[in-house]
Amino acid sequence: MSGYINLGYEPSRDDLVCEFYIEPNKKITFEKACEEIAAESSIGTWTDVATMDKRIAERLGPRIFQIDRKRGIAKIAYPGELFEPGNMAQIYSSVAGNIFGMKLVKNLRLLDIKFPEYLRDSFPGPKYGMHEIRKLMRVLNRPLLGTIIKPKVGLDSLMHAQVAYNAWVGGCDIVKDDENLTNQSFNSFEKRITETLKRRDQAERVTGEKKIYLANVTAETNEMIRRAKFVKKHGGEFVMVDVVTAGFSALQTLRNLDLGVAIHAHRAMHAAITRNPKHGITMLTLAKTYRLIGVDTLHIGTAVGKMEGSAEDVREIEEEIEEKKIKERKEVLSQEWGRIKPVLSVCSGGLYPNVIPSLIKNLGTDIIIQAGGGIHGHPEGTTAGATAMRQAIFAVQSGYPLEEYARNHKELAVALRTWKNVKM
Ligand code: CAP
Ligand code: MG
Repeated sequence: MSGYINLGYEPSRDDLVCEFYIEPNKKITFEKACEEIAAESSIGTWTDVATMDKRIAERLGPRIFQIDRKRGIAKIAYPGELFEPGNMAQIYSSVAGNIFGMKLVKNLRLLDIKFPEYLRDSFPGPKYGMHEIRKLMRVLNRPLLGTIIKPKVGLDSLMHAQVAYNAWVGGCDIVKDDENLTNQSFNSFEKRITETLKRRDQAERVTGEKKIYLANVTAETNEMIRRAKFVKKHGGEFVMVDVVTAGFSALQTLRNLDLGVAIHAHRAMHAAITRNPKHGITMLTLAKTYRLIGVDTLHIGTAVGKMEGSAEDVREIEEEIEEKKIKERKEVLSQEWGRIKPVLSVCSGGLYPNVIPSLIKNLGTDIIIQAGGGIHGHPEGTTAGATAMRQAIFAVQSGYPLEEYARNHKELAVALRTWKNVKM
């Protein structure tokens, strides 16, 4: 298929634009690879077909309007009519579907999608978003502190609730279930929710602080809805969804039901798609997608913890989900977010007090900092671990070096000593 290269073309306001990194297979020119990718992701196939007519090609044909052979970058504008408003699965089946499996490409990575206004506004975006979450928490000028109950799975519902209480009274604002804790024989969903919410209320009374529980409702869609309603009915304000394994459509169903619960997006399995720098889909593209569908908080990485992702990449994602308008640069397309609310960034994965200064230096304070091992691994236990994290955050925001602040804050001193030689 050919005839899609149109280097003078200026994308219209209704075009959806994709930026790809393309590495053709042997004997395939870069232009040929671009043409075949443009065809297969829109109206074409491997050969011309007698059933195609000029009007379809004009109305729905893609336009490859930028090519940079040296960097392996191409930008393709797709007429908006190719896509169904409000249907994220269909958008990805088009521009992130068959093309990844085509023999003529050795590698292919979808770097960014620029959503046109009418498609953007066919999605609800976050119900609450960053600013309302902060108001709900009554915490406006410091990072929110969260923990993930550890061990990941294995505690029974009562023990889970107890550990949550210990974390809340130690200084955590937020406690979440781990991504693989749902409704197992050793920890039933209903019992865990009711017991943990009871301990949340107790922790609020004891500390005078607002406390949040992120209950993992990930399941088959109807069951996930039932669980989210259960959380709401028992006084929960937030649910957690493993958004990649649950899928775009299940997440859309949950969001569009508008149950009156905020949605925390865990991204387990994202790295199967996002990690390879030459093939797959960037986390930036996925993050934009989850902002559109409408999560309130989203894991974006830490740059300093145990998961891959450079400081620059993580900062780009943070900016993309928090700003109103994104300017085009390097491999990031411009994007107007209009009425779509900002999402609060979640930094998690191998965090502990010693790394808080570099985390905040890289990503600022408009984040949720989550630590599992970095709290429950404290030699003096969960409560001390949470206190040590709060002390580290306070020290950084007040401009004290951690070692100095630790002189008269023993929980922090013990944490710094315990993890001083950790390398990630
Ligand atoms: C962190 C965590 C989170 C990861 C997710 C875990 O625990 O609970 O799921 O952070 O990674 O299971 O590893 P630790 P990301 O604090 O003990 O590492 O946020 O990059 O998606
Ligand atoms: Mg986890």
